[in-house]
Amino acid sequence: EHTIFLKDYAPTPYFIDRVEMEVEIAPEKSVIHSLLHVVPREGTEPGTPLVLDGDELLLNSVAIDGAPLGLLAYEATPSSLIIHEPPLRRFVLETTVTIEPEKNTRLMGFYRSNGTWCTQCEPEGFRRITYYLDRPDNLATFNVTMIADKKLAPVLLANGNPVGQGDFEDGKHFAVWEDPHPKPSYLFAMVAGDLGSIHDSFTTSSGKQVALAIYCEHGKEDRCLYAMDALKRSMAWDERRFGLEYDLDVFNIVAVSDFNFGAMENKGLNIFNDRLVFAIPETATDADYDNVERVIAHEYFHNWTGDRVTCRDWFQLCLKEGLTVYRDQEFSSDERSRPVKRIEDVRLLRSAQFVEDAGPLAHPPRPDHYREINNFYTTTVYEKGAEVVRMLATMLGEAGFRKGMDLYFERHDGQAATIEDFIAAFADANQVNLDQFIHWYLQAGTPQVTVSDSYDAASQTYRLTLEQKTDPTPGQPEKQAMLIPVKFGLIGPNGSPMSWSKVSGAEVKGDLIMFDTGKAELTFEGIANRPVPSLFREFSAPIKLTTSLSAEDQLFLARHDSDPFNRWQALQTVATGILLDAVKAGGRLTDEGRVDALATALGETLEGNSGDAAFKALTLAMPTEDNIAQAIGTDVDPQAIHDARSALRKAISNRLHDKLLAVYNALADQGPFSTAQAATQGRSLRNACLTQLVAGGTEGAYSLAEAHYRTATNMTDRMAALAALVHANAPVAQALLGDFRTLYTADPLVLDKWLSLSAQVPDEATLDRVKAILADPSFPRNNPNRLRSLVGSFANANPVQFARPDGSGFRFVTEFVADVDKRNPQVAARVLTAFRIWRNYEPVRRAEAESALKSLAESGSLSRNTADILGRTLA
Ligand code: DPP
Ligand code: ZN
Repeated sequence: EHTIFLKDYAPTPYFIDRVEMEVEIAPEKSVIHSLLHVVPREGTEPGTPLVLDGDELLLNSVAIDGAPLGLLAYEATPSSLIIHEPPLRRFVLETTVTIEPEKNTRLMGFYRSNGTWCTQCEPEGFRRITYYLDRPDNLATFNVTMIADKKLAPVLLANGNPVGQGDFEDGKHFAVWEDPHPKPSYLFAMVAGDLGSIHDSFTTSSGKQVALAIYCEHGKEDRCLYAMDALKRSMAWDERRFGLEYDLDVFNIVAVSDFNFGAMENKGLNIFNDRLVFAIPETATDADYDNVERVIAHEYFHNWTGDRVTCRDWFQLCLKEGLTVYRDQEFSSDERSRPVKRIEDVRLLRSAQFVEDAGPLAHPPRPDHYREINNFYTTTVYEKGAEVVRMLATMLGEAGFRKGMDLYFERHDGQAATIEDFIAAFADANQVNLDQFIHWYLQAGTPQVTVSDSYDAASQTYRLTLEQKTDPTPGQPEKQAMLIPVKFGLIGPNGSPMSWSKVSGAEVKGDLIMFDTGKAELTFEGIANRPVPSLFREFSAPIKLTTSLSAEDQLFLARHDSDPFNRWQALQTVATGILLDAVKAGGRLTDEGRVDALATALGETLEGNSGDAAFKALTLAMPTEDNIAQAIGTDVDPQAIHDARSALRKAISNRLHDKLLAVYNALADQGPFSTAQAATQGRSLRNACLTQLVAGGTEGAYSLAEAHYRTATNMTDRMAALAALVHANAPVAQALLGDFRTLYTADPLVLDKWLSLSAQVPDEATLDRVKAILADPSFPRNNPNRLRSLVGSFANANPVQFARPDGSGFRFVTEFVADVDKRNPQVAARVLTAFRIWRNYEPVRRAEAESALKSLAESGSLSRNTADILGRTLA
């Protein structure tokens, strides 16, 4: 199979700097007429062919400067158009192709969703619209004329600014869009359809008026208001924090129902999966609101980090994604609670990225080879990419980071850049050497940091020893030491911070240890008492930490650390210790004393003043089953983990029953629904208390949750009660799931919640129920959201039933993958990644998983997407 290597990167012999397209949109078939302004690059030899990418295009005609080409002058293959001897001067290549958007179930290129024509071009979809140099280093300005039936498609949108429109006599109309900003083809977009819309405007800091609009299916306009609000806040934030203004007259967002990604940052025309636009209290949870805000911001922020400065090649994907995730994380932190956002982000990092990084699909944030680029839109590129940017910001400080960003834009605006360019901007702007830091981009795997310490009262000396090690990952047997910023503090016996007279053994800048060797031994002098170290405050580096701190020390940190992240972390660490021992005992708690101590600390946090309500809610959530599996590493028995976790949650619930109920009741009167911080945090703490009460498994708690479900006036509360009962496999859960389905049959996005919860019931009967839902003739078999909600949740969020010892859960998922792969390879390949943990299971499950994967490999022709994931998973 064909592998592409970073080291083989070379510029094309010709480039295209201007595109004029005319698109005739009609049911069944659309015709694309393209004028490509081609320029030979300096040094291109006469007779060098021009090779354009193409995929599933029907070529009607080819001409150069108006003269049709003879049959011998070009060749069309299934994946390219080759012009054998193009002129060695600027010329216009003219092609006409026919495409069939209705038959496009891959949802790449130009396709139809729910009657609306739309595009998805990243990474390689534009070649499914017209022949082109479909790679990110070819930047061109675009002029697009769209023609369609005015009844079927009164709305015609493309990138850039609208510059013309009019009617034809045959019921058709047209619109002309001009995008003055040179862009790569992956940012191309068009939308045509009969859509509703909401409109607003934004005045940029230099006084430019921007017309804003969000388009959606008729009747759902009110669901877009929150997204519009988030968009305006994002625009203002990017000006405030980074001095970045918007640069076109219009900014349009379109919500569509069938979409492989979450959303897409096409220049001036962002296209969104509707689940990341729509938000009203009756159908969206507070988590949905957060996601809408986050992704609206993310795609908007791409306008500078992605569109104005794009990637030279797809190996550099995290240049735009890691950086833009960092920017959207900062936006959310500034808009609401920074510590809560940090904890949530780290939870995601650990449950997804750390798992990826420890298995067969591990790759560096900047990979150096790939077979299928679609398989690299990963949590490593996105979330670890953001962590790497965050470490830069931590080391350089906010002002130094901003200087680097400014220089990056100054140097690379309008260009396609690399990770090296990015790092050089920060090094040069701050006059620092970042040569070692760049390994974070090049090396896969999560560094493991082990810490030990000792205190000598006689000399008032405290020693801290740090060691780092990164396990081998596929293709990278040897690892170099990383530059790891350790944000830290020493805490004295009374809980207050300790200072020192002198420190040696590593570079310490303020509260940061620059840990850049395999082992560092720091000596702090002038320390009057034994301190407790608080390390990796704010999770200052994406590492796995092992310390020799006792449970007592951890609980001391939980009470006294000034860093909220580490207060939360300390409680999680104690819980993890209890859980690991319980798993060893087959799922039973072994140390009631430690459970008592944890419950006491949780109770103090719940009732105390150190932390907002959402922080308290997060402390109540015990480590997930996946977290525990990861901590165990090998020979994992998901059932024992499930039993251990249930036992701990039940024990905590029993011990804290009265306190949980008191907080739950105190937060009862929420008033009318609001997305204000105090209101969402109140809901999150109240629902966390309810969830914890339900984990106690009592009839009283089940009734309380059922009443909570039935009297809920918003989706947040309704879902919280239902999810708690489902995860506890309470007897009433099935009846309430049925009720929920009846209530929301007409709302596909809410139905996704039902699909997802139905797949997560920790019960033997779940697999058959999931199969029945999927087999129902009315199930929308081609919609990515529905498929992911049902089967993605089963494979990723029901660890015990997915990994049934008889292998039936595994086989169900591999058979599903084989089937969906025929229609939508991207969805199939993504679901298959659930198997990345298969080698970690105990022998029985491991054998079953392997046999399911091997049958998939033998099942015949798989897409390149799925074959690539499968090959690496089995390697
Ligand atoms: N649309 C996806 C994102 O924004 C890919 N660029 O991350
Ligand atoms: Zn992105």
